[in-house]
Amino acid sequence: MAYDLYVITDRVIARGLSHAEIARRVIDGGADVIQLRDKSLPCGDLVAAGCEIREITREAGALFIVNDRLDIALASGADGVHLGQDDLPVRHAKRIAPPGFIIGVSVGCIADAVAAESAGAGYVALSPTFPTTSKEDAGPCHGTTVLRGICSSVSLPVIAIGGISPRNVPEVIAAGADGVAVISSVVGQEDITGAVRQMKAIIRNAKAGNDHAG
Ligand code: TZP
Ligand code: MG
Repeated sequence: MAYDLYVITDRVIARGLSHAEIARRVIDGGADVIQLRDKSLPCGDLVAAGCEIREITREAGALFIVNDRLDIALASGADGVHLGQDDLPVRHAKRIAPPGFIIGVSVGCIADAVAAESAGAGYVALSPTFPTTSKEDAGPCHGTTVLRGICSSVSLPVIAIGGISPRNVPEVIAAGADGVAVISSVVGQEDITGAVRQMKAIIRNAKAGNDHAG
Protein backbone atom coordinates (compact mmCIF):
# COMPACT_ATOMS: atom_id res chain seq x y z
CA MET A 1 0.00 0.00 0.00
CA ALA A 2 1.50 3.33 -1.01
CA TYR A 3 1.18 6.32 1.27
CA ASP A 4 3.44 8.62 -0.79
CA LEU A 5 0.95 11.45 -1.22
CA TYR A 6 -1.96 11.57 1.22
CA VAL A 7 -4.34 14.47 0.59
CA ILE A 8 -6.88 15.71 3.14
CA THR A 9 -10.07 17.44 2.00
CA ASP A 10 -10.99 20.88 3.36
CA ARG A 11 -13.88 22.82 1.84
CA VAL A 12 -12.80 26.18 3.27
CA ILE A 13 -9.18 25.94 2.10
CA ALA A 14 -10.53 24.72 -1.27
CA ARG A 15 -12.58 27.95 -1.52
CA GLY A 16 -15.93 26.18 -1.31
CA LEU A 17 -15.39 23.15 -3.58
CA SER A 18 -17.29 20.06 -2.38
CA HIS A 19 -15.40 17.13 -0.88
CA ALA A 20 -16.23 15.02 -3.94
CA GLU A 21 -14.94 17.71 -6.32
CA ILE A 22 -11.71 18.02 -4.33
CA ALA A 23 -11.38 14.23 -4.43
CA ARG A 24 -11.90 14.11 -8.21
CA ARG A 25 -9.19 16.71 -8.84
CA VAL A 26 -6.79 15.10 -6.37
CA ILE A 27 -7.32 11.62 -7.81
CA ASP A 28 -6.85 12.94 -11.37
CA GLY A 29 -3.36 14.03 -10.32
CA GLY A 30 -2.53 10.56 -8.99
CA ALA A 31 -2.72 10.93 -5.17
CA ASP A 32 -2.32 7.65 -3.29
CA VAL A 33 -4.65 8.36 -0.37
CA ILE A 34 -7.52 10.74 0.24
CA GLN A 35 -8.89 11.57 3.66
CA LEU A 36 -12.37 13.00 4.15
CA ARG A 37 -12.07 15.58 6.94
CA ASP A 38 -14.94 17.83 8.02
CA LYS A 39 -15.75 18.72 11.59
CA SER A 40 -18.91 20.68 10.82
CA LEU A 41 -20.99 18.75 8.25
CA PRO A 42 -24.12 17.01 9.56
CA CYS A 43 -23.81 13.21 9.63
CA GLY A 44 -26.04 12.58 6.63
CA ASP A 45 -24.05 14.97 4.42
CA LEU A 46 -20.77 13.54 5.68
CA VAL A 47 -21.72 9.95 4.88
CA ALA A 48 -23.05 11.05 1.46
CA ALA A 49 -19.70 12.72 0.72
CA GLY A 50 -17.99 9.55 1.92
CA CYS A 51 -20.00 7.39 -0.48
CA GLU A 52 -19.11 9.69 -3.40
CA ILE A 53 -15.41 9.60 -2.52
CA ARG A 54 -15.60 5.82 -2.18
CA GLU A 55 -16.73 5.57 -5.82
CA ILE A 56 -14.08 8.03 -7.05
CA THR A 57 -11.24 6.28 -5.20
CA ARG A 58 -12.38 2.75 -6.03
CA GLU A 59 -12.18 3.45 -9.75
CA ALA A 60 -8.68 4.92 -9.34
CA GLY A 61 -7.40 2.29 -6.90
CA ALA A 62 -6.60 4.94 -4.27
CA LEU A 63 -7.07 4.48 -0.54
CA PHE A 64 -9.97 6.23 1.15
CA ILE A 65 -9.70 7.17 4.84
CA VAL A 66 -12.21 9.07 7.02
CA ASN A 67 -10.97 11.42 9.74
CA ASP A 68 -12.16 10.86 13.34
CA ARG A 69 -15.38 8.98 12.57
CA LEU A 70 -15.25 5.19 12.53
CA ASP A 71 -19.03 5.07 12.04
CA ILE A 72 -18.88 7.23 8.90
CA ALA A 73 -15.88 5.27 7.60
CA LEU A 74 -17.71 1.94 7.96
CA ALA A 75 -20.99 3.29 6.60
CA SER A 76 -19.35 4.73 3.48
CA GLY A 77 -17.22 1.65 2.78
CA ALA A 78 -13.91 3.43 3.40
CA ASP A 79 -10.61 1.56 3.65
CA GLY A 80 -9.87 3.04 7.04
CA VAL A 81 -10.20 5.70 9.70
CA HIS A 82 -7.71 8.24 11.02
CA LEU A 83 -7.73 8.70 14.80
CA GLY A 84 -6.09 11.33 17.02
CA GLN A 85 -4.69 10.75 20.49
CA ASP A 86 -8.02 11.94 21.97
CA ASP A 87 -10.24 9.88 19.66
CA LEU A 88 -11.40 6.28 20.07
CA PRO A 89 -8.35 4.25 21.18
CA VAL A 90 -7.02 1.88 18.50
CA ARG A 91 -7.64 -1.27 20.53
CA HIS A 92 -11.34 -0.36 20.87
CA ALA A 93 -11.65 0.65 17.22
CA LYS A 94 -10.25 -2.76 16.29
CA ARG A 95 -13.14 -4.47 18.09
CA ILE A 96 -15.61 -2.86 15.67
CA ALA A 97 -13.55 -2.71 12.48
CA PRO A 98 -13.60 -5.59 9.95
CA PRO A 99 -10.38 -7.50 9.16
CA GLY A 100 -8.05 -5.51 6.94
CA PHE A 101 -9.58 -2.16 7.88
CA ILE A 102 -6.82 0.46 8.29
CA ILE A 103 -6.55 2.46 11.50
CA GLY A 104 -4.19 5.41 11.15
CA VAL A 105 -3.07 7.31 14.21
CA SER A 106 -1.70 10.82 14.82
CA VAL A 107 1.34 10.70 17.08
CA GLY A 108 3.51 13.34 18.71
CA CYS A 109 6.46 11.31 19.94
CA ILE A 110 8.22 7.96 19.64
CA ALA A 111 6.29 6.49 22.60
CA ASP A 112 2.92 7.30 20.93
CA ALA A 113 4.10 5.64 17.72
CA VAL A 114 5.32 2.49 19.48
CA ALA A 115 2.03 2.28 21.43
CA ALA A 116 0.00 2.72 18.24
CA GLU A 117 1.97 -0.07 16.56
CA SER A 118 1.43 -2.46 19.49
CA ALA A 119 -2.29 -1.67 19.50
CA GLY A 120 -2.55 -2.65 15.81
CA ALA A 121 -2.42 0.66 13.92
CA GLY A 122 -1.89 0.48 10.15
CA TYR A 123 0.19 3.67 9.90
CA VAL A 124 1.21 6.60 12.06
CA ALA A 125 1.37 10.30 11.21
CA LEU A 126 3.69 12.71 13.03
CA SER A 127 1.38 15.62 13.80
CA PRO A 128 2.29 18.38 13.27
CA THR A 129 5.71 17.94 11.73
CA PHE A 130 6.06 21.64 10.81
CA PRO A 131 4.00 24.73 11.77
CA THR A 132 0.57 24.81 10.15
CA THR A 133 -2.34 27.23 10.02
CA SER A 134 -4.75 24.60 8.65
CA LYS A 135 -5.56 23.03 12.04
CA GLU A 136 -6.30 25.38 14.92
CA ASP A 137 -5.37 23.02 17.75
CA ALA A 138 -2.40 21.39 16.02
CA GLY A 139 -0.07 22.24 18.93
CA PRO A 140 3.70 22.69 18.74
CA CYS A 141 5.54 21.13 15.83
CA HIS A 142 7.94 18.20 16.30
CA GLY A 143 10.32 18.51 13.36
CA THR A 144 12.40 15.98 11.50
CA THR A 145 14.47 14.81 14.48
CA VAL A 146 11.38 13.26 16.10
CA LEU A 147 10.28 12.04 12.66
CA ARG A 148 13.59 10.25 12.17
CA GLY A 149 13.31 8.69 15.65
CA ILE A 150 9.82 7.37 14.90
CA CYS A 151 10.90 5.98 11.53
CA SER A 152 13.63 3.95 13.17
CA SER A 153 11.40 2.78 16.07
CA VAL A 154 8.39 1.31 14.26
CA SER A 155 7.96 -0.84 11.19
CA LEU A 156 4.65 0.78 10.21
CA PRO A 157 4.40 3.31 7.39
CA VAL A 158 5.22 6.76 8.85
CA ILE A 159 3.68 9.89 7.37
CA ALA A 160 4.60 13.52 8.04
CA ILE A 161 1.66 15.90 8.42
CA GLY A 162 1.49 19.64 9.04
CA GLY A 163 3.19 22.38 7.07
CA ILE A 164 4.38 20.08 4.29
CA SER A 165 5.32 21.96 1.12
CA PRO A 166 7.24 21.14 -2.06
CA ARG A 167 10.28 22.75 -0.38
CA ASN A 168 10.44 20.52 2.72
CA VAL A 169 9.40 17.19 1.15
CA PRO A 170 13.03 16.15 0.43
CA GLU A 171 13.98 16.71 4.10
CA VAL A 172 11.00 14.65 5.29
CA ILE A 173 11.72 11.77 2.93
CA ALA A 174 15.41 11.86 3.88
CA ALA A 175 14.32 11.45 7.54
CA GLY A 176 12.71 8.15 6.53
CA ALA A 177 9.04 9.08 6.09
CA ASP A 178 7.05 6.85 3.75
CA GLY A 179 4.85 9.72 2.69
CA VAL A 180 3.41 13.17 3.34
CA ALA A 181 -0.11 14.28 4.20
CA VAL A 182 -1.15 17.72 3.01
CA ILE A 183 -4.01 20.17 2.87
CA SER A 184 -2.90 23.63 1.76
CA SER A 185 -0.04 22.63 -0.55
CA VAL A 186 -2.57 20.82 -2.73
CA VAL A 187 -6.15 21.70 -1.80
CA GLY A 188 -5.33 25.40 -1.33
CA GLN A 189 -3.85 25.72 -4.83
CA GLU A 190 -5.73 27.07 -7.84
CA ASP A 191 -4.69 24.00 -9.89
CA ILE A 192 -5.25 21.13 -7.46
CA THR A 193 -4.48 18.41 -10.01
CA GLY A 194 -1.28 20.14 -11.08
CA ALA A 195 -0.20 20.56 -7.45
CA VAL A 196 -0.69 16.81 -6.87
CA ARG A 197 1.43 15.97 -9.93
CA GLN A 198 4.17 18.33 -8.77
CA MET A 199 4.21 16.89 -5.23
CA LYS A 200 4.26 13.32 -6.57
CA ALA A 201 7.26 14.11 -8.76
CA ILE A 202 9.13 15.67 -5.83
CA ILE A 203 8.38 12.65 -3.61
CA ARG A 204 9.47 10.25 -6.36
CA ASN A 205 12.75 12.12 -6.85
CA ALA A 206 13.40 12.32 -3.11
CA LYS A 207 12.84 8.57 -2.73
CA ALA A 208 15.13 7.84 -5.68
CA GLY A 209 17.78 9.99 -3.96
CA ASN A 210 17.43 7.91 -0.79
CA ASP A 211 17.87 4.72 -2.81
CA HIS A 212 21.04 6.05 -4.42
CA ALA A 213 22.37 7.07 -1.02
CA GLY A 214 22.14 3.39 -0.20
N1 TZP B 1 -3.45 17.34 11.32
C1 TZP B 1 -2.26 17.72 11.77
S1 TZP B 1 -1.66 19.07 10.99
C2 TZP B 1 -3.02 19.15 9.99
C3 TZP B 1 -3.90 18.13 10.31
C4 TZP B 1 -5.19 17.87 9.68
C5 TZP B 1 -3.20 20.20 8.95
C6 TZP B 1 -2.33 19.98 7.76
O1 TZP B 1 -2.56 21.00 6.83
P1 TZP B 1 -1.40 21.70 6.00
O2 TZP B 1 -2.10 22.83 5.28
O3 TZP B 1 -0.87 20.69 5.06
O4 TZP B 1 -0.39 22.19 6.99
MG1 MG C 1 -8.99 13.64 14.95
